[in-house]
Amino acid sequence: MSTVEAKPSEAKPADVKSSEAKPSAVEEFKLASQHLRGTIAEELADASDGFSKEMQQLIKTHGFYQQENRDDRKAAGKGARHASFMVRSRIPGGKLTSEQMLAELDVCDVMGNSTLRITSRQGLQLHGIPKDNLRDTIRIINMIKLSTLAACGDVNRNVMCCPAPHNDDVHREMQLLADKLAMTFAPRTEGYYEIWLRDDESGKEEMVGGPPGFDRTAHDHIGPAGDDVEPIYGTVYLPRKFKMSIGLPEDNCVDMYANDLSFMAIVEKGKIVGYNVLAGGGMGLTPSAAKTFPAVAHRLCYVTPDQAIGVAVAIVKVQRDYGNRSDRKVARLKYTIANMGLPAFRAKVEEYFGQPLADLHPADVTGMDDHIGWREQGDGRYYYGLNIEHGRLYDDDKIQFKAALREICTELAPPLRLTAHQSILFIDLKPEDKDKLLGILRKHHVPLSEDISTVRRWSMACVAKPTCGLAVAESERALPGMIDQFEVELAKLGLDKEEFTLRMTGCPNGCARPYNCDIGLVGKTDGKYTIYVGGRLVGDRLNFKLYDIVPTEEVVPHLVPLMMYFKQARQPGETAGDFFHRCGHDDLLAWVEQYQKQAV
Ligand code: SRM
Ligand code: SF4
Repeated sequence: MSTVEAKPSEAKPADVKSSEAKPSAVEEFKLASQHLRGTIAEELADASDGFSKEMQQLIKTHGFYQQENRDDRKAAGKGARHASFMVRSRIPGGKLTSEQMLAELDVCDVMGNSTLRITSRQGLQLHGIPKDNLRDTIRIINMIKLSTLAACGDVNRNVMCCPAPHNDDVHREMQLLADKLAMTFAPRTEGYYEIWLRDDESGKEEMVGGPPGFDRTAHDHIGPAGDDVEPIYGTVYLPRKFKMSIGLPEDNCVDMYANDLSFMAIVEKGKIVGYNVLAGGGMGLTPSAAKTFPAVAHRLCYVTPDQAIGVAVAIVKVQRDYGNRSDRKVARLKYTIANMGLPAFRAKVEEYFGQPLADLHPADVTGMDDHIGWREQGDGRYYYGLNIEHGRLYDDDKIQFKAALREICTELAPPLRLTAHQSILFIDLKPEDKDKLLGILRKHHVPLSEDISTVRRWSMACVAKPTCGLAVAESERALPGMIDQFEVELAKLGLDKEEFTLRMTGCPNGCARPYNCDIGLVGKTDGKYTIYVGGRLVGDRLNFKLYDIVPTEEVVPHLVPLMMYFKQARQPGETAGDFFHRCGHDDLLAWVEQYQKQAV
């Protein structure tokens, strides 16, 4: 019986330490925290602008990170530090209302640095929130029925789901599964509610956010786990972050192969009959630690719709019990699977689930839709996918994204969906709303999706500097300029309509998923990048490293000869990533060398 399929990946056996090894410091903070309470409440009330080292780890599960603006620190001189916070909203499937968007826009202006950012996992991030504004910020987010709980930390993060508002059972059912997964894996600890939402005087909390219908007291889905408060997670939660997504073979817009756990819907006669389960995808890499690697997920098994939650619970519990708790570098599910071996992992999941798992359906990813531009929903209404370059919403002299969104959300009040490509869909629009929407966007000089070049549309950049403490190079502030140059070169080559994914990150952690796209640019050091090629739009294959330590101004000049070669030698219908993959590292370098000799 063929049970599992290994996807091509660079995966090497991980150097996972035995479960007897000393737990990492973060494990100790979690254990001592009494279900994520720690001393957060006390430290919130003290006079300092930040939290202790221990609490900086714990606050992540509450949905925020302590940061500092690195530009401000540089300007103020060595030693000058001032903490501020990034606060992330968890939004399953990226579904939100116009009212919720208006409130997030208000919060970014009143509490933060006046920008709001759509993330690569269909979430929203506020930056520059001072400690004094944290409680109000989190309360407002809950008041509008969103939540920050589990947006970060060693738990299941935002569940991604294809956001297309197609009026069919398939999309509706996928979005319901996203909500169910989000509810099932939301932490049950009262700590979050006590610290952020409980009214000090009345002791009541009336503003609990989360997916529709979320009841944090509901524990019905669970088997034995040995912890009354957190029946799935236990007292120390997961060894590391955990990520889930739901997509379709013909539309992998959520990058299923880059998640710890994904459900690929199998559709027959317009209904979901089951899901192929993918496990162990992840992007993060530490160049100095050879034991770390990016991986596309393994194809694990097939489940019927009523088995999906139970199998997800079993997989998360196997990761809880077998994931590495002494070395956080190799604690993600991809390392647990590499360490156990895929058949043993599957057997353990079957044991936890209590039943054998069925063989995979042969379906695999074949396409990817970014849902950008005008589309019909199938109910007489339309949606418009607006490409937001690297997801940042701001107002300046040239473009007023926030003003446009405010006007759209007030005048037309459409429901919204965020995409896994840092963009936004305005949905349920009537035919007569179409011109109004475009008029508002034009009035505020927002680039329309149809006016954006193909290369920009399929690009993504992570946050990086100035707020990300892990950034070694620029990303969202560097990629737009590179694309300006690349657009000119692609037009000269007649490749301006070519669809390929170009993604940049400011460090090797991979927040814009740069290791499974056609061309990945990964920050190596200040102003220098590693160039990866050979992944593809559908995201089921890792790319490979072609050049290292390339200065910012040399990145496009390195890409142009590769695109020339692609134009000359591609096979009919071949994509850029498939071409680079077919040629391979040595052939690409040999061609470029030859080309450069001829050009001299
Ligand atoms: Fe990420 C850490 C931003 C999606 C892999 N990520 C961070 C932090 C919190 C930096 C930190 O730990 O101090 C970044 C905050 C920057 C800032 O100033 O806002 C950060 N990650 C982001 C976002 C905002 C990028 C974006 O431009 O959209 C995304 C938020 C998604 C959300 O709404 O939840 C974001 N991060 C991702 C993804 C993509 C995905 O999940 O599909 C990945 C790769 C997939 C994966 O998890 O393997 C990703 N982020 C990481 C890692 C590496 C994890 C690893 O296993 O090695 C880190 C570092 C870490 O965890 O130690 C990280
Ligand atoms: Fe920060 Fe690195 Fe993630 Fe970019 S990839 S947001 S630089 S952690």
